[in-house]
Amino acid sequence: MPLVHFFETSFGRIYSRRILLVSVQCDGLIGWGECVAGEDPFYSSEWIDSAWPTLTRYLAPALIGKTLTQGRETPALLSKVRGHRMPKAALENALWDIEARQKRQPLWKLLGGTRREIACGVSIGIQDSPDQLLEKIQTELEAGYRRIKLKVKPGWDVNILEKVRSRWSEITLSVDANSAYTLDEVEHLRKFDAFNLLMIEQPLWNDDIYYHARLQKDLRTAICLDESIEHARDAAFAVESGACRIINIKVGRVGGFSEAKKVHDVCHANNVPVWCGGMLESGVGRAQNIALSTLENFRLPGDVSGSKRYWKEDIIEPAVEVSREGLITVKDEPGTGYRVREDLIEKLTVRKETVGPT
Ligand code: OSB
Ligand code: MG
Repeated sequence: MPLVHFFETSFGRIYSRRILLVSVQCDGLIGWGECVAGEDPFYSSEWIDSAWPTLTRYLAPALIGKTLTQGRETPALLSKVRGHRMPKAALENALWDIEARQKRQPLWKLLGGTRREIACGVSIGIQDSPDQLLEKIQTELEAGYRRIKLKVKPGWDVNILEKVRSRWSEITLSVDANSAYTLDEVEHLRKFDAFNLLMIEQPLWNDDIYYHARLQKDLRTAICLDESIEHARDAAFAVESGACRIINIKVGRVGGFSEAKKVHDVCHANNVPVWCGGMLESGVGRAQNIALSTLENFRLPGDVSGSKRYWKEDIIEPAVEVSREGLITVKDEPGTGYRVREDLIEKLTVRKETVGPT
């Protein structure tokens, strides 16, 4: 699916997405899940072409013919496979989707959510020029988004923040480095403190917690961890060691709704706010992120934004809409409340594999 606008992070630029969807058939119902693995193993070691054979050779066969009554029974059946959290999440979440529809309940209620509206922010990639960035920020503020997150890397950081803050001194602003810095750059990172940022996301290595704890002691700005948090124990370690004051939860990165809820609960118990991260999802994953964002401790605006920021035509109906106040109202229909456009998905499909009883 071509993106409406390219997306650039510290690890590169993409113009379109290859999206891996999973559908599960169970008792006459179909449940959908999205595998958020990227086109390349850059954000994470997981990518689409590692997820695919893991799904077809290991994960799906582990579920075929099994009797489950709840989505949350899925992780135990997949636990023999180490890692590969993104395809695990796609499968588990598809089963939660089915469970919600079997019970004729909204997915958000099944997950234990309490919010009826969720607050939305945007993640704005690195642009061709500072002017192009300022224009994009202007557009998103006019649309009502409640938090602007800028991708940064050495050479596109303090200089950019100066321009943004001199135009908008009051907006809620954060940055995401996707591991673009090292501990040698602490003095440079301290300059970020001048811009009254809500947080700096994942400044150091993608697999590190310990050195983030060291860095956090030297910064006034709150560190938020994304890449380093792969499960609830990571969250507990990060919180106990003081490596961050905020955590970004991506359901795919932690392996599914069950683990996402555990990360949420660990943070809640320690009074660390969380927000829902995004992976440039199609409507399938986006709708599920909305459901997850209704849990109580999702206290900060997430990277859950409207379909039209990414897609000319989304694969769900209706498309995800964000109000002028920067909110998404959660639907009360069973499941996500969005219909998956199977006809359109069929047209966009370039590869398909079915795993069934043999
Ligand atoms: O680090 O949050 C990230 C997109 C792809 C990979 C990693 C990240 C992102 C985003 C985009 O920031 C969030 C979104 O709008 O989906
Ligand atoms: Mg991030």
